[in-house]
Amino acid sequence: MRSSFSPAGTEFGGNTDPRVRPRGDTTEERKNFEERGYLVLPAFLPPPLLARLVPEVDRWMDEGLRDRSIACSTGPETGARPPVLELELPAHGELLVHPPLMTVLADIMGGAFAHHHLHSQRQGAKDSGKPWHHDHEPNDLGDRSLPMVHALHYLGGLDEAVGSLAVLPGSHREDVPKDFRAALGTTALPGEVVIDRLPHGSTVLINSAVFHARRPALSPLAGRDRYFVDASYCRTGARWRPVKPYWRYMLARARELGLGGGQWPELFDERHFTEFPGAVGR
Ligand SMILES: O=C(O)CCC(=O)C(=O)O
Ligand SMILES: [Fe+2]
Repeated sequence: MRSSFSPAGTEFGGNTDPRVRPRGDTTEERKNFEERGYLVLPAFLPPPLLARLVPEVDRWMDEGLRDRSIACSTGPETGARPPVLELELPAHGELLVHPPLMTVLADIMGGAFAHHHLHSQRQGAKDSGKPWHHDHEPNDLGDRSLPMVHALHYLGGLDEAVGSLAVLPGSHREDVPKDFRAALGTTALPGEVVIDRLPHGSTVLINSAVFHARRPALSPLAGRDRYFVDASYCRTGARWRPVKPYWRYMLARARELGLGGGQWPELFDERHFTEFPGAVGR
């Protein structure tokens, strides 16, 4: 087990109130999200939840559970069930349905939504970035007005030692493949916004179709691990393409575990998905 930072009692403080905070008038926020395709929520996660998430990410990495899960999606074990799912880790399960997150999602999605997938990762400071891409999956109506949203959770925040996230505002309106800008690597693009300073437990919500890139730590030698969990959600109204062959099992486990506490009946319902088409990436 390792843990390269202590989320509770950090210099950043953080949100200590796990309840849904009154958000006031969110019209502007929603309009911004619609136009620009992202929303930054600094110190969004309560330190007690963070303190439980970090060792779970360490376990996920150190026990090879992430590798096993990838092998069951796209690798030699395709078709098998992974020994543990991300959402079976208790704090990860809580994060997936964190009430303040559900509130913001319902607001920016403008209606009911289903859970698509959850990933958890710890990247080393020397790891490379991730080139410009988007993560939008198609739905069976080809209806791009139905949003898919990724919640990018930066458990240790973002800074020069962890690296940054670059976003290309408005690019979610282009109807282009995920790798349309891949040849550009992680280079700076005109109009980009760089999110490079966020406190521990911050969340960035992106429309999954917005182009974004991970930029690594400026100096790998002085870098810190990047604790990154992402969860994605799809607006109901069409059937979405899954990314994991064992997606039915994943939704069934979420229902069995009672995630969502009966408050979000659509969240883990199979009817919002089409069949798994084959190996389509992590
Ligand atoms: O690490 C990040 O900040 C973003 C990673 C990402 O975009 C992805 O895994 O799809
Ligand atoms: Fe991404």
